[in-house]
Amino acid sequence: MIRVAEEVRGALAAGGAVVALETTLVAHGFPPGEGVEVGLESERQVRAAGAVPATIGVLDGELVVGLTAAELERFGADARKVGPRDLAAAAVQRAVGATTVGGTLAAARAAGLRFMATGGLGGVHRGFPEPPDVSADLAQLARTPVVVVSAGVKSLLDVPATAEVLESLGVPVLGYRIDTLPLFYAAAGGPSVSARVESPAEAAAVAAAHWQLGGGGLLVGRAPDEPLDDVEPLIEKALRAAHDEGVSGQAVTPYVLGYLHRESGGRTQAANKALVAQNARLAGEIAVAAAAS
Ligand code: PSU
Ligand code: MN
Repeated sequence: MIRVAEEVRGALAAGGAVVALETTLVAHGFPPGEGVEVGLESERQVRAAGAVPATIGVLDGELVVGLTAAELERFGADARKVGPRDLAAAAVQRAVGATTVGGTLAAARAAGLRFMATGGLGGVHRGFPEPPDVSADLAQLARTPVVVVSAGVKSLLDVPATAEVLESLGVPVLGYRIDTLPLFYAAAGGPSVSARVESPAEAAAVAAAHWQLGGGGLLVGRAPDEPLDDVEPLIEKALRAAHDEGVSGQAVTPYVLGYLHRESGGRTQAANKALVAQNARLAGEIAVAAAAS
């Protein structure tokens, strides 16, 4: 049921650096067509760091670890959004399954990958417990020994509550050259991280030590190089619109991101695209540092 691309298999067997990349942001995080370019740019950034990219998704009845560019093209807006609970059904039902961070982590564990990159982690939605919407990214991260590099938690969520849940779950939250958890588009103003690291090698060493102790996943927060600090009013408008239109569950995050991309005149989209690439680059550097030690 799992198909690992030959290049990925070879790199893993040789103890080389491999970085898992997700497909939900490709299919649902950007307008049609744009997402594939974001995914391919992430792969280029991983390679520029000296690591092998493994973009993950469900296709033709298999959980594929290392999609080709042609395969990635099939992850359009009609793809099923696949979290950890959805992987098996998506494979059996031969759906095109775009894996979230949580879904990608489950696949990464099955294939033996230890590093991944995304834009922003999912988390506790604002207004909890009305509705009680908490991303499956959190529980899956806690039980999967993988480093996830992100621009923190998506700021359309309740970021302080998400940071509390990560602490409860025992997930180390490392700030990459920053003392606070980045806020996706914005860099400053988030909750404190559990430790700050200054280099890819230091992040890799903390992860190795955490795993030696039997620990699971770690989050590395990297602030975007060109943050947007004025998006909050638009986020509030987007969340109100989602509520008024009755959007709920898995549809909320894609709806809100799409709303922001449109209403910001493309500014959030450009920022999102850039930060995904920066995170992929750093994940590659951490994976390379880990392989070298
Ligand atoms: N980062 C982005 N865009 C995205 C996501 C992350 O820049 O669309 C996706 C990830 O796949 C993450 C998901 O797992 O959003 C969270 O969705 P939810 O809140 O429904 O769990
Ligand atoms: Mn949710």
